[in-house]
Amino acid sequence: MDDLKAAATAATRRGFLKTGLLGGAALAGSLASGRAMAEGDPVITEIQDWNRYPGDGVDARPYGQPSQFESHVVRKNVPWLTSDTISSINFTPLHELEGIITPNGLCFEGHHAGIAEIDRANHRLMINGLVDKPLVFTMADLKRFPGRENRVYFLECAANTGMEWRGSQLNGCQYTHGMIHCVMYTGVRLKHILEEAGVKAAGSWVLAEGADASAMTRSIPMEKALDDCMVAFAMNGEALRPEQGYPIRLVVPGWEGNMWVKWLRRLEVGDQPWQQREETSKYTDLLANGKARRFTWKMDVKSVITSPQVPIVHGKGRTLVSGLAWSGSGTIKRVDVSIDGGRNWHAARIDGPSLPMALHRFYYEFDWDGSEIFLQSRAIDESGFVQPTKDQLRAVRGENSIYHNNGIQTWHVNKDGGVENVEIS
Ligand SMILES: Nc1nc2c(c(=O)[nH]1)N[C@H]1C(S)=C(S)[C@@H](COP(=O)(O)O)O[C@H]1N2
Ligand SMILES: [Mo]
Repeated sequence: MDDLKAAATAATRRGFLKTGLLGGAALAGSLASGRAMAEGDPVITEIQDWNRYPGDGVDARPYGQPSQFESHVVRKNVPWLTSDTISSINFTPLHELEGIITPNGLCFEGHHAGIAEIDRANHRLMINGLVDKPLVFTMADLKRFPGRENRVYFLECAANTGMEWRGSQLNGCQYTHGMIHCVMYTGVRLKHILEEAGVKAAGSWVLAEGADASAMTRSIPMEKALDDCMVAFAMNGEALRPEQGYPIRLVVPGWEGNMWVKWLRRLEVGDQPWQQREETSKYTDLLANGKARRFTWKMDVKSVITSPQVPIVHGKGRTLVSGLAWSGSGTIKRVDVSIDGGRNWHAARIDGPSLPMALHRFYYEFDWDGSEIFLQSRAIDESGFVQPTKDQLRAVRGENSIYHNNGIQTWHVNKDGGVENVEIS
């Protein structure tokens, strides 16, 4: 083990030196990954069908779909996790995605009573309780509401990585970390809707209720409701998908996915939390001493390496590590990557937009010497929160929890390039 780690460390040092010395020029120079031209590659020398015959015309695909050669890139569920798919979750294929935005058709789904298929003409949003004027909005009313906004946010189910509390269990980041998506929402600030109804002085909590058969309901403190929550009707430029709450859902930036009520039908203003099932028996964290943490809304700083996930087939040499980092407390300031199981850390490169409470994309490039390595990533957010190891997390939270596992993930890469979920710290 120590020899392996030493070898991995040496490899890191070499990789680091090269990258450090050559900087950006490395990409075009000695570390490039192109291959020498081979004689007689039929893909080059023979005319292919797509080069010979015209293809489908415009309108053959009125709503475009990905290439048929990408048909493996789909959401997946784990059948043994839940007894029925109507009250279940599936997982975003994080290992197949790039950048920070999740395509609408690949956003994981979390339903408690299946997908509500609602005609927007028959949907209303009601505001009642401790307000001056109880109001009802149709979709047309919401669409002419002033002050429309566009915001990119991640949504993470509090149970994401929950199966890993007691040790590594599922293989592949789709299953260990795939209960997350990140899209651009279009909608209206909840604050403005509440202001139109006029919150009474005693109003300090908002109950959000869904129109689905589970009538999902959560209590949200007024401070958050008046801060950055949104009533969204679009995601990534088009109407919400039915799976994500069409025609409207609540957006609760940085907070656990369960509070982002889909198919939102009612907002009630009250003076205390309602103690719904989803904030008492569920979505609380049982500690080792038998007490439970409650109202653990914020999602903690976290990251995961999303590539390599399928076996590395290129052998030793230039290797690209890629991953995602996020925090319910704001932007990500830094991500570190280790190839020796957390002994040595190297600053990764964050690329793309750095938006508060959104996914961040990071890369780390190194020269793999072909030996066994232990890949980890560790995120640090703008508030200075550092992603803990799983041991550090368990020391504080015990082993009973399901929710809010933000521990550092380890991927073991063997000499053949195979990648496996393991735990070493
Ligand atoms: N009305 C309603 N809202 C809901 C749910 C639900 O079952 N019904 N599931 C919640 C849970 S537990 C999560 S994690 C998120 C999942 O959002 P998604 O389906 O867009 O991924 O929606 C939340 N909002
Ligand atoms: Mo969830």
